[in-house]
Amino acid sequence: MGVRNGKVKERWLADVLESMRCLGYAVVEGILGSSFVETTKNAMYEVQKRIIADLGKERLDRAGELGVLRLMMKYHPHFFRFLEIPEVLAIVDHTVSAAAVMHLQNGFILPSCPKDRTPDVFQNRFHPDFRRVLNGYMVSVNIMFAIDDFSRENGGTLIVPGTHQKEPPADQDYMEQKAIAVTCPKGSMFVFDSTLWHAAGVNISGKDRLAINHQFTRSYIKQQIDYVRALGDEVVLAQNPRTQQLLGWYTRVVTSLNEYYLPQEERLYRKGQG
Ligand SMILES: O=C(O)CCC(=O)C(=O)O
Repeated sequence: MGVRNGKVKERWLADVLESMRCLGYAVVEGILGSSFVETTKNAMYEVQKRIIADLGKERLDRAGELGVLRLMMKYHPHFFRFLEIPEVLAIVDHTVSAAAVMHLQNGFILPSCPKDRTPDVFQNRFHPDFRRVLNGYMVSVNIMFAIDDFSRENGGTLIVPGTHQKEPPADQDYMEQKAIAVTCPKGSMFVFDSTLWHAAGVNISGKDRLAINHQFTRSYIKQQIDYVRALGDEVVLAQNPRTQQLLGWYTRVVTSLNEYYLPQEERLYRKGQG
């Protein structure tokens, strides 16, 4: 299932938005070119090494995650490029508005495990990435990129169509019966309403399965990581204004009266960020 790039160009966005409204998700193939995918793959493995060197393997293992890479931008500038992809920005603008911020950007190097030996962790239990259902008002959207082909065998994300924006949520048995695996070629973009129930699939392919997930929210929702403080002003200011916006530059919280009473154009929280 998916909205393919071969369609009349102007229709792709309308198709994605409608598919997300009705089913909770959409897949668009052919967004990343092969050299971009290759660069991403190499950069993810490099970042993984650097994070392990920084934090230690034991501490990461204790967190009970399967190959999740957080704050990749701190370790490799390539990951800023995802915030410049026109299709990403179009989805953000038409769902959570041009004032949105990036809640998270996480890499997944989902390891292959022997059959029936995959550890049971949060990632592979059904969950939504945003739990609050606010009368159908969308405050959060996810955009995931397949950096490897997604298949059932390599743990393509499991989704339960139609479980978005539901209160109370569907019951566990229903989800287990109705879940389908997202299957798509590498370079595809998998977009979903963050209230959609999903889980990482089980990877028994013998190889890692790579992906990058983004979550964007309305600007008044707290980010998972304060990207501005984590990356530092100099790094954020070296990005283009839209990337700065997405990193949270225009929605910083003041820490003193001096900052509060700055002239309008220098304020840390720009007007119209709602
Ligand atoms: O790896 C995936 O396909 C999904 C992972 C996931 O749902 C999560 O980390 O929240």
